[in-house]
Amino acid sequence: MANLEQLKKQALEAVKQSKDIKNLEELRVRFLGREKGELTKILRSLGAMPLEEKKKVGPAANALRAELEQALDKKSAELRVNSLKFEVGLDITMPGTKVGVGHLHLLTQVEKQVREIFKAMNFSVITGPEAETEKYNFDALNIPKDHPARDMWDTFWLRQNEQLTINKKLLTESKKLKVKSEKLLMRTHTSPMQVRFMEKHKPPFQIIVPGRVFRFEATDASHEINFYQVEGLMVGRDVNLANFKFVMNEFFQRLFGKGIKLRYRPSYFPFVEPGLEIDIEWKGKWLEIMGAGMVHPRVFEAAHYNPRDLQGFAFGLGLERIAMIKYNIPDIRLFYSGDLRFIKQF
Ligand code: YSA
Repeated sequence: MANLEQLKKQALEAVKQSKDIKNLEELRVRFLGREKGELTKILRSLGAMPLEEKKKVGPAANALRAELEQALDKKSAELRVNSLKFEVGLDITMPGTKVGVGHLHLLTQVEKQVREIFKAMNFSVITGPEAETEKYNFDALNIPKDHPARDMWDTFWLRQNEQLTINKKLLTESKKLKVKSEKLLMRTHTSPMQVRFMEKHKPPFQIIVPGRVFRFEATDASHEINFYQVEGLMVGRDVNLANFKFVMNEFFQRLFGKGIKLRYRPSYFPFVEPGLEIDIEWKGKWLEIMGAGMVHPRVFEAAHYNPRDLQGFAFGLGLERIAMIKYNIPDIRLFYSGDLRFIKQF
């Protein structure tokens, strides 16, 4: 027991005085080393001790081992902090600098706002493929081949071999579309989802389809070659233009507030009759925000509905344009510039 007491004093004092990690590790070996550690030797000798002595020395030696291990670990942590401070000039006890956390892109935020408003009006949100067939993008929407209205949507066509090199996500979507048999294009609007949805669902229903669309056209402050649309479709027995106007007024007021000024203007799309567009007053001018109308009977027929039994309205709004008005953004190209000075503002 006397040896043990002496060892304890010696070891704890040595640990306390230790000035560097190397020395500390030497102390660990000296006292606790597996082969020749001074305390290890005492612990090993327990077996040969008379029972009475063993009863006293055993617990005391084990307690000392625990105490010593703890003291070594504590000192080691202290020395590591100090060595970083002095050797690398890094003081890890200083308060850290704040790490910048990313956030949702403004367009994603606006899309969320739009979704929430329509969801509150009982619309369901669905999505569809970005690589689309000619059938759904055009034919089923009453725009047959050689129809002049196809020029309204300058199209990026995919060559068969290009279909294999497009990114993984599109490829998976394309597979679903049986790529081999059909010509694919990058969808020019979200309207193809109208017939895709109607083929699989029975009315009444109301849906929105947010998604990315692509057009082979010149860019300017309000036109991009890829942008986002939110398609809307409400079908039922008596759905009419007054319902459309109500839903739109409600939507725009919830998004922009009561002061918003809308203009409904007659227009033409082959897949609606009548067709119209909505403009919003912005900076003293009218900015076109969406195309819309009452679903054309041919579109119902393409979805195998009987047009005599049903009516519906549909619309496609431009998400960037909504964001531009709401957040006063002068040029649509800023959304895709990747400029952090722009992105961080929202
Ligand atoms: C019409 C009738 C329906 O029953 C359903 C939907 C539609 C809309 C139709 N599919 C369409 O794409 N019409 S559109 O070419 O006029 O585009 C709709 C909206 O997308 C525009 O009002 C505009 O807000 C936006 N948009 C169009 N081209 C754009 C664009 N936004 C940015 N860049 C472009 N190049």
